[in-house]
Amino acid sequence: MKLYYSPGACSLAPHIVALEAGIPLQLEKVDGKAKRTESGADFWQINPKGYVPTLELDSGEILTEGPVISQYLADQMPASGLAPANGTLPRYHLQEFLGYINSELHKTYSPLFKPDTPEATRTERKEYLKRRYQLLENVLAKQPFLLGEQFTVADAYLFTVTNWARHVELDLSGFPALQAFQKRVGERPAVHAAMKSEGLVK
Ligand SMILES: N[C@@H](CCC(=O)N[C@@H](CS)C(=O)NCC(=O)O)C(=O)O
Repeated sequence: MKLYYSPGACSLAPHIVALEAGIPLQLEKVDGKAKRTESGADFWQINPKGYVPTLELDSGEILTEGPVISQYLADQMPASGLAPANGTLPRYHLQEFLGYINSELHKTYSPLFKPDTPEATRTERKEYLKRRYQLLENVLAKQPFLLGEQFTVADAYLFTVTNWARHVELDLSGFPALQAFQKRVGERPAVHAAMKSEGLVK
């Protein structure tokens, strides 16, 4: 399998999941602006959506959308515990978190990365993020991971997007449980290895 990624982007989440699950993954870096992969391929031809993460299966079939890719990888190694079994209530709770992170956090960060976003929009988006983070802070004040004691794909995703806070100068000092979570997850060997291979840490 091959994961198309950009360093530190949302593709870090499935990258972490693959390493946590022990799934061998070929990596191909994508220049998000030029839409070219590091081997010179036209990325639009690989994924017409033009974004990472994109997973190419060994059959050549393409899978897109981070929450789906992460669940697909987790389901290859059910014993990893990275996703509860399909059809169970905990799996729906996992998808509840994935949907929340995808639509309420991830896509709220996106305009903050654009230099031409007006200051008023930046302020409003940061306030929105803080409101949405409060719910997760309350969860993480009671348990180490979003679903309880077990690290799952939702934690990989939350860790990935929350890492963006310092790049966009979002002050998360009012969220101590979330900050402890970031530290805890960042210290996991698979998480560190994924970040190192993307050149994010030494
Ligand atoms: N709906 C997609 C969005 C993916 C996405 O926003 N990817 C960003 C990086 S975090 C990207 O590749 N942006 C480049 C672009 O849209 O041109 C998902 O959840 O996987």
